[in-house]
Amino acid sequence: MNSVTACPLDCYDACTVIYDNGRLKGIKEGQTQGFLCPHLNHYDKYEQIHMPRYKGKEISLDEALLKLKEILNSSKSSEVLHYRGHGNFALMQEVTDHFFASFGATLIDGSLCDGAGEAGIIEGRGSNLNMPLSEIQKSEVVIIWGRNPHTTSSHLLPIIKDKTIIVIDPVKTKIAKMASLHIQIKPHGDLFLAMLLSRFLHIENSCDEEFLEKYASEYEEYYELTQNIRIKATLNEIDVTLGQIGHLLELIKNKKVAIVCGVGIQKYSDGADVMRAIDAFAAFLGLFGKEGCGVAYLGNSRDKITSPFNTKAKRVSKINTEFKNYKTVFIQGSNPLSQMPDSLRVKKSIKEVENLVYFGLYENETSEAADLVIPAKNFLNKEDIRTSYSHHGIMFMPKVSESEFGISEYDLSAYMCKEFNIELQTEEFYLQYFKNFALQNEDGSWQVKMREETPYKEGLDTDDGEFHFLEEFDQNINLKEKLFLITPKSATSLNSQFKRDNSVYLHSSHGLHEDEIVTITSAKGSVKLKVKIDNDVRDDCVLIYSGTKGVNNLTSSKHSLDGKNAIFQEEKVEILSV
Ligand SMILES: Nc1nc2c(c(=O)[nH]1)N[C@H]1C(S)=C(S)[C@@H](COP(=O)(O)OP(=O)(O)OC[C@H]3O[C@@H](n4cnc5c(=O)[nH]c(N)nc54)[C@H](O)[C@@H]3O)O[C@H]1N2
Ligand SMILES: Nc1nc2c(c(=O)[nH]1)N[C@H]1C(S)=C(S)[C@@H](COP(=O)(O)OP(=O)(O)OC[C@H]3O[C@@H](n4cnc5c(=O)[nH]c(N)nc54)[C@H](O)[C@@H]3O)O[C@H]1N2
Ligand code: SF4
Ligand SMILES: [Mo]
Repeated sequence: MNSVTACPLDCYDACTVIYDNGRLKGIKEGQTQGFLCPHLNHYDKYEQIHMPRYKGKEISLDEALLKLKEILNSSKSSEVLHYRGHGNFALMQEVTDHFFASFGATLIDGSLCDGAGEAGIIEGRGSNLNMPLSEIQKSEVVIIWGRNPHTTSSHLLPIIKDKTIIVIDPVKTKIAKMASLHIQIKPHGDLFLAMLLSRFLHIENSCDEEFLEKYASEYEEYYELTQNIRIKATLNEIDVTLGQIGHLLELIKNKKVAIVCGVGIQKYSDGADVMRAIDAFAAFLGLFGKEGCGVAYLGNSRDKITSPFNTKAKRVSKINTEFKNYKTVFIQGSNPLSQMPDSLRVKKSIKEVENLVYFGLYENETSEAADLVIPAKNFLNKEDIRTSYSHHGIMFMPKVSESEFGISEYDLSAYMCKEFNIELQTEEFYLQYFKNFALQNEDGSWQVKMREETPYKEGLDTDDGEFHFLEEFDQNINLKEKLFLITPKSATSLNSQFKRDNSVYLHSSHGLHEDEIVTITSAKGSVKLKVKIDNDVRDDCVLIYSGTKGVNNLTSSKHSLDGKNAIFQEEKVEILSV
């Protein structure tokens, strides 16, 4: 049988997928152009957990559900924490929030991902409406800023292949090698670069004055703020030349420009300011509300969609969660022992939890530590529906095959709601609720109703309809001393799912040998890894991919100043030969 569904993964592309007798394929039409990516091409190679277990002993699913009920019965609701990640990005995954919120448990808030950048966007524009792929298609120049599309959003590539490409990234990524201009900036130098670009645009009289007068009238004050930056010293510091700035401004002159940002720019305490300074440059260029122009980031995938579930609950941050404050912790769609910052802290805190429950697909650090393991059904074996953070599509995900293992989020919630007398509608009810937000396109695909192709046509979403510029910024970012940790996404894993990396990537100038074991240390901890020599990485950087075991021993669980986000690249590191 040939059925259409969608990839469930936390990924920009949110691809439509054809399930053809056990094989997964992309559709020829539209954004997928017939290809998927390594994760889905090899989806059936990754062994799922089949049997539930309690304290290391395999049990049946019925026994596991009974155990979960017992555990919850023996805990006060204030002693229960529900920690949910986005291992599966679809909308029905939230049904467990409904059960736990109604039960009186604590839920999480904050972000390990894009929260700082999003906060910066909202401060400037009043909302996070994304420039969708369909608009990027109409642009002439694309500035890829802290995003690695060959790895994390490969379906962007066919869209931008004939455009002028500019890349700003400390790593010489594949897209950087294809670009007309690559600024291999020092990590965390982006705020200064963005402010200097605005300043030079103003000096050259190349700003979109009509836009600024109408929608960003404080621009002269912002220009003054940019004058606090000492040009020569700062350019030296961030390793950018005046020639590169001139070249960039020349390439975008009188062109339709899309600035395509990724999470790489904002893994710092002032990540919100970095994003806001990039947005300010976009405002100076008058990119908002214009066809084929704008800023793309991780948009709000739930924009114009409300939740049918009860999600009102006490919440604690998912960045520095004190697991030990809870008797029972239910972890779903996440591997916090690897993916949260400051792993040594997480390990200590999780160890003290009396009942650690893991509800997921794969074995990992968290399933190993769990008392009760409940296997989930994968996306092929359950009903769901999803949206995207980079396009306006809404994709139906019907069950396309049966499996005898695992349980869906809905079925688990239905069981628990029944046992604890909590009201829950049928699965069809919720699926239909979400489908009511869908509008069919001429080509048969569906998109979320009321989403604008070109957002901000009538001005920004702030109180006064104007863009709000930064009024101050941190001039004392530490760009010297020790080495920068860069921790981006790996091509073979999706964070800690699938094939995880196990090396540290270093420039040859450190004098180390391929496959030599080194210890990388920070103020938080250390990790031993095998060296891979990679001259695409700057000589002041230590690159360890997300999902590599132990990488978060090095990172801090402090929050970004705005946006309640993790700051995976704030800690400096050193290399010790073993
Ligand atoms: N294959 C694969 N795809 C994925 C994922 C995965 O794990 N694997 N994860 C998914 C998820 S959860 C997310 S959030 C997205 C994220 O996807 P992206 O937004 O692409 O994020 P990253 O790979 O973390 O970083 C992107 C780029 O930022 C650069 N960078 C690092 N520091 C800086 C800096 O200070 N300044 C600048 N200008 N650039 C910097 C890195 O070198 C990297 O090339 O990808 C999704 N897609
Ligand atoms: N050093 C470093 N750390 C990082 C990052 C980084 O770039 N560098 N990136 C951060 C970012 S952007 C993110 S988004 C987080 C991601 O961190 P996590 O949310 O922990 O994501 P994953 O590691 O992908 O783990 C997802 C888990 O979901 C489970 N799962 C998959 N599908 C389903 C399903 O259908 N149902 C259920 N119940 N479970 C399922 C799988 O078993 C898997 O273990 O990591 C963050 N951590
Ligand atoms: S590119 Fe992203 S959405 Fe598409 S199949 Fe791969 S992981 Fe899924
Ligand atoms: Mo993410």
